[in-house]
Amino acid sequence: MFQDKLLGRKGRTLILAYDHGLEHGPTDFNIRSVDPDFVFDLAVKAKVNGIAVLPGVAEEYGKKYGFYVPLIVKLNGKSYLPEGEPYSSQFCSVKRAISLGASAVGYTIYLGSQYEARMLKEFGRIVEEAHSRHIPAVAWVYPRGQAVKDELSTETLAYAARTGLELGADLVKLKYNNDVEGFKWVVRNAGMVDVVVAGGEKHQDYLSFLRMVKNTLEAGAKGVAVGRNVWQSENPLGILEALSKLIFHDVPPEKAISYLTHA
Ligand code: FBP
Repeated sequence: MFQDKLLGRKGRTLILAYDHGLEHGPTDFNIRSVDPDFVFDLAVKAKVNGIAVLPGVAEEYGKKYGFYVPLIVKLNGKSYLPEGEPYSSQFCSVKRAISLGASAVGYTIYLGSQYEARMLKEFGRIVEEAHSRHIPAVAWVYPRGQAVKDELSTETLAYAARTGLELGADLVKLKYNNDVEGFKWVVRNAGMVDVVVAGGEKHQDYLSFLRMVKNTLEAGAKGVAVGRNVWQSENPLGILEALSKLIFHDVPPEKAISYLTHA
């Protein structure tokens, strides 16, 4: 397993996600976060364990920042515009990602979609190639589509976690369902594969976000791969600092939040 390249102290991780320009479109961005320089600068200053971007952004900004922050190049994606069953198509190879400076590659699987088989096949090939080149493959496993009755039930998320293990992912990225006990079962299903959680929409207040992250750690997750709750924030460096204290030093959310005031 190659996930060590993306882990920090205590085997935990703080990853910044910035693939939203395609996944959600510019609606997610504000005047600062629309600029990749701004987000890369945050990643470097906060010394995150990785930044997840699509190949175009890696191509334009990787040379400037790739030396300072590990690049996780996402190999597939989709916009939010098409209706119907989700399929995230691969538009970048492992080889190209490495030539762009990738320390790891990422891929989204919509488990349960009508197009699941294509995504499982593509990811299988990606794992094979990434491992032959000694880099980790990160799976975003998001159960989605008509066949999926409840994307966030513990059983569904456990299935997503298990899929990461069965396919050879090094890290599996999941949504969190605000159920600490249930999520322990989810994490167990991933076996030796480390689980990281997405941040989701921006929380109303910092403390509720930090508490959510704390709960995921308690359930056994190794950290977060988070986007909007950082770069949509008024104080993105402060929230990264607070996350870092929480994740790597087990500082409780109520204390970690103080880092927001002097960052
Ligand atoms: P957030 O922390 O902003 O939720 O980002 C995590 C993430 O997985 C991104 O990498 C991705 O662009 C987005 O969520 C996709 O979310 P969804 O498919 O639910 O719209």
